[in-house]
Amino acid sequence: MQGQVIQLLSGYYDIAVGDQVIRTRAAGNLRQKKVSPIAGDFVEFTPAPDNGELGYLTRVLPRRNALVRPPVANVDQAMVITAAAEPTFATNLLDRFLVYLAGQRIAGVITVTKTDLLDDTAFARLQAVMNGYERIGYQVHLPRQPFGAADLEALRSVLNGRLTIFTGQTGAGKSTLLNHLVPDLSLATAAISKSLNRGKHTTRKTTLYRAYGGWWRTRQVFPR
Ligand SMILES: Nc1nc2c(ncn2[C@@H]2O[C@H](COP(=O)(O)OP(=O)(O)OP(=O)(O)O)[C@@H](O)[C@H]2O)c(=O)[nH]1
Ligand SMILES: [Mg+2]
Repeated sequence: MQGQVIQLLSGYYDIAVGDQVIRTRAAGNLRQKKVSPIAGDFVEFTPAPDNGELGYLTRVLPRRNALVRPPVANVDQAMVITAAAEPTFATNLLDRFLVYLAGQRIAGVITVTKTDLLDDTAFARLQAVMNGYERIGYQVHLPRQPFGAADLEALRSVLNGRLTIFTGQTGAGKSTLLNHLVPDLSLATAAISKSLNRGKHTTRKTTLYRAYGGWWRTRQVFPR
């Protein structure tokens, strides 16, 4: 059978097949090949026999891409969470994310947060800048006020059928946006002064999460 690894847990590999998640272990010959399955891997596995033992993951299929920290393979797209203010918006920072993603063959979806902190003049200026990104083919989400119902629905529909990474500078508002997008979540959010000063991250999870027909997780690593 084939499926996608959505969680690694002390030697176990949880594999999604449709709506089901099946826990497996790595087959002995897989260990010899020195292939370490990571989250997002499409794999072949032998299902569990009827005696209560686990199934075995037997083969990792070729990866389309693979990120490190956290290790995630076959990422379809990244929501690049970009603050309109606090921290100050900068196109060169956004461009670094987009160039990095393009190099990994990951589609970038630009999502601007904290637009409530802009006056109308500053918002119009930002709109003009974002029009430029749209013209070169990027999907841009730039609501006048954050977390409107229609905007959240539009973002949810982007998740369907894909593996999405939520990325962006610390303090950009990833956890806050996700708490609105996926209401039964409760991710820790932190004031940027704290998280920037201490260099501390409030998000540390290695699992892929299911929502609105897709899988997602956050990633904070900054592209160099
Ligand atoms: N005014 C305003 N504040 C926001 C918005 N989104 C997030 N914030 C605030 O910005 C701060 C940082 O938000 P987080 O969601 O913790 O940011 P993060 O990207 O998850 O940060 P890390 O986990 O450190 O990477 C928090 O104090 C939030 O309340 C927004 O749309 N408007
Ligand atoms: Mg966070």
